[in-house]
Amino acid sequence: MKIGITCYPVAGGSGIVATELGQQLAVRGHEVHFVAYALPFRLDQYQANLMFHGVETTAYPLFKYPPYTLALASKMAEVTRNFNLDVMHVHYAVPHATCAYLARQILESRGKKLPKIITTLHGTDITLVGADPSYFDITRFSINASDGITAVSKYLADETTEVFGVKKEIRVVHNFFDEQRFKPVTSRCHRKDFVADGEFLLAHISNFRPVKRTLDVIDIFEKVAEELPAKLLLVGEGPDTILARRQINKKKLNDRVIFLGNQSRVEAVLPCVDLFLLPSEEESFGLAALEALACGVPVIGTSGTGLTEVISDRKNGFLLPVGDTTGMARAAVSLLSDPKRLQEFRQAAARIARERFGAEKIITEYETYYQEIIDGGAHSS
Ligand code: GMT
Repeated sequence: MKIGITCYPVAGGSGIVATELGQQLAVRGHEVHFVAYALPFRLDQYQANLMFHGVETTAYPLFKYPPYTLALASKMAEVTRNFNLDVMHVHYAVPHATCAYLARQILESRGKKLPKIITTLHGTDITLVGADPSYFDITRFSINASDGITAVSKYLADETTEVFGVKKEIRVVHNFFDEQRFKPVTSRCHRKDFVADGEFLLAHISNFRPVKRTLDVIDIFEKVAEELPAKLLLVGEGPDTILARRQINKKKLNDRVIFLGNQSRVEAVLPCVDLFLLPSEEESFGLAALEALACGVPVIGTSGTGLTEVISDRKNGFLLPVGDTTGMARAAVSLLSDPKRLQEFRQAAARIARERFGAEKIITEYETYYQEIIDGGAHSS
């Protein structure tokens, strides 16, 4: 198949999933074309069957906001026409589903072959941004205008049906990880780079937006560190990084916390970690949690979110209510203090991740779905 992929190229779950999907599809022999305003975050090396097309926006004194959406739609139409694409797969509905719709209108007006549009919903495109009154109508229209719609969890699919009243089927295709890269053992990380003998290593990876509740991470860590020798590894950057730093200073935890900033190869550090914290307010799936589990790291996350589809409570992690930092710290201390149970959790983490979310399985689900949509399969509920 010839597949166009559009995503946000910055560090963030939707861009990472789109990039790794494209890479895996290219390995399987499909021709993949990325269309975005910059080279996606993890698209850092040449690969056969994979091309990148950058979108340029031209500045003009009248433009307070350069119309990126229009430039993207034009580029999508151009790439689709030039490479005869079968599918335009857009990740994150706002504004990508709308751009795909416009691109198809352009092609239709010129009597060209029309690609199928598939929109993958990732999270805040539905729960925050898309639901905002200024974007609601156009997001609903563009999702409904797609030939196929997927969501990264049942939680998000249900949320979309409820919030947007979408009548079409929303196919749940969970996120995935590359089994060759995310493993419990690696020669690339050395615990002594982070902790002394006998110390535990806790970690959190995110783009430090308020929805991630980074201050809860620090609160949980502080409570754990009162009971056990431990350090906290923070990976990523975002608007709340400054708040996190301030809180760490205030709590005098500076010598216990390591900031690594953005890392494109988190699989090189995760196997060194004992416990991963993701106490998000809202999480449609939690790709960072899956990547930790795949490396054999148990995860503490929040119940009532999409994390319930990723973490098996009391088998490879714990699910607790949003904001219950005391309960989370208690769960962390009890697990870390019990080496036998910790080892069982580690093994279950890697095993369950492989059984349910390995790339081999999930990429086949995407391929099958593309073919269904290309063949014009019924997708109304
Ligand atoms: O940062 C992004 O690229 C998107 C981001 C979001 O806020 O929508 O992440 C979402 O997509 C990821 C990949 O599918 C999911 O693993 C995250 O759970 C989800 N984030 C939220 O729902 C907050």
